[in-house]
Amino acid sequence: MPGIKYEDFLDLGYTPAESELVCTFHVEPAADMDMEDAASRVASESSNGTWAELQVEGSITDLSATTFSIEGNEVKVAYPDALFEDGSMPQVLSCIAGNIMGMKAVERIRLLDCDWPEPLTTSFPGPQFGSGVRNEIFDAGERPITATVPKPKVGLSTDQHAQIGYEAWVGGLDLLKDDENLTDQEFNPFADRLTQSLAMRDDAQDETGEKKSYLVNITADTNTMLERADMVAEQGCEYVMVDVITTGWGAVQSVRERCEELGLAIHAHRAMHAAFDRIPSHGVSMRVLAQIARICGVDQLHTGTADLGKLENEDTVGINEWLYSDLYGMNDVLPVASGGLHPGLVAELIDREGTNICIQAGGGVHGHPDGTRAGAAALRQSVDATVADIPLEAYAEDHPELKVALDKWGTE
Ligand code: CAP
Ligand code: MG
Repeated sequence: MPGIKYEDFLDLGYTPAESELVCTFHVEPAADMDMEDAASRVASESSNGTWAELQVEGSITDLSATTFSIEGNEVKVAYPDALFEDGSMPQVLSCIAGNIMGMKAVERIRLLDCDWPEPLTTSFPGPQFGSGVRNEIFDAGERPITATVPKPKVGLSTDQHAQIGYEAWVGGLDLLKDDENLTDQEFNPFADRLTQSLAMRDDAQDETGEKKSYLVNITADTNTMLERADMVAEQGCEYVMVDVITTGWGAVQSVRERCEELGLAIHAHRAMHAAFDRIPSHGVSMRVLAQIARICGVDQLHTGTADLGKLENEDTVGINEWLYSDLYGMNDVLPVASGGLHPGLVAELIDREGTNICIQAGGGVHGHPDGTRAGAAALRQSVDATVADIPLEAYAEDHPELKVALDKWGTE
């Protein structure tokens, strides 16, 4: 076999095989490097190459990736299926988003998009329920499901937290959600919170006649997450919440496997995603992170608020469309809109994202001048009004909780 050099990874006449994973990168070459050189190094370093020309003795499996397209700064690379371990997202990412992110040959590099081939994709389970949760767990019909996260994020006692949950459920919301940095601290231990919240949940269900559930944050080391998932199922809850970026995809995969046995849905929070996706010319796009989350098998995923609300967003609508799109029969994912939302934004949010979503508001519920129950009622009223095609202001005329929320926050 001849030496393996960088040039061997570039073939602009190449057509990828159907079984190959195709990745699209934004590449800005280093000052002393031309585009073709930099693009060849992307394919090399992310598959089987290194910086030195190699003389390989005997025959080895050829696992080279191929850079087959360069258009401006957009580079497409095809990876052979045999490069990847089936069903291992950490291994896939060590290739396509690994050392290349720090190569001196590039000034900036961002993994923008992946075209996932069938053999690799179907070696993962995908979501167990996906957006089906809206009607398999709840009876939401055509409306979005709704959630709230108690604020302040941390510091509430277990009693206070569970009481807020009760108020929110009775006020009309479907889901109570833990905040990302609330797990198992002394002021509000996991086991007590789970038990007390579910007792409140049962009361709220009896009072309202509606199904209610709880997104309890099991995020921790993998073994602890699995133990917590067992507790959640034993106590009759339908969901676990996992912070998927901070735990890592290997841990998400382990949780997904256990949730299959337990019949639990997975709510994926994405704290730290912006470390990968906020700088538009570098890192890993939210689009790709969302693809990974679906393939690993989460059922609900935060994807932003289509530019409404308090946080920076990357193309929420495009990401949601990908999460709903056909992927070898794999279940879809329910997008979660969250971050600075309040009842006055709901009509515009549904206009931008549609109704197959979960709407989550923390401050926009508990910051209501008349408290959590009224805030929850206002959020639910805004959803019901919008789905019934009634303008929020008109609906507010005979829905005082919504009226107060609109007076406080307006509709922008
Ligand atoms: C929202 C939230 C969520 C963010 C996450 C918060 O609270 O609980 O964690 O929405 O961001 O802590 O900020 P508010 P994203 O409703 O009070 O803003 O959904 O973009 O992943
Ligand atoms: Mg939060």
